Amino acid sequence: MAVERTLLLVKPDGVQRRLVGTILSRFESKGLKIVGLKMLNVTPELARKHYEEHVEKPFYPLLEEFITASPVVAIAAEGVDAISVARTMMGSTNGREAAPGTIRGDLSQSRQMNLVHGSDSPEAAKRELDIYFSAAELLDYDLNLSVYLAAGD
Ligand code: IDP
Repeated sequence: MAVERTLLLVKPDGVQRRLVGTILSRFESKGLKIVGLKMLNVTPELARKHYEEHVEKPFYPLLEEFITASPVVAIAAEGVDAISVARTMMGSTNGREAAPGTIRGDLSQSRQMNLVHGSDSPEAAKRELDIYFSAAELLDYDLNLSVYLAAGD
């Protein structure tokens, strides 16, 4: 058990389908803490960096076309075992096979357009957070407003 940070993306299909709020809400409702958040266009160069393990695969050209097609929302999320917690919530890669109750299982019918990305290991999380966020864009803050302690004005 360790507090981890992970890189999550709402992919272009999630933005185009107006599911940004729904997907963010699922991660927030689970208890993950958002420590970085932005919308950006993934360039072909950024796509090749992010998906370096897939660049030589036959599906890569279509994956690059998809991920660069329109903006994504990048989320840095923190929590105990955040990497595996988020991966479990996402479900397996192919939306048609992903279990009901998972984000992909509930909302996607595609292997490529599967709505979300989540880092799959601590090493990947560090590498991907560095790709998408500068150090200044990752925020440290406490959950210490009085609303958590007692009702107040
Ligand atoms: P993951 O996102 O579930 O970790 P990976 O195997 O790392 O899955 O693949 C990265 C992304 O590449 C997938 O989320 C999906 O968008 C796309 N992808 C993976 N395999 C295929 C495929 O066989 N055809 C088309 N797209 C694929």
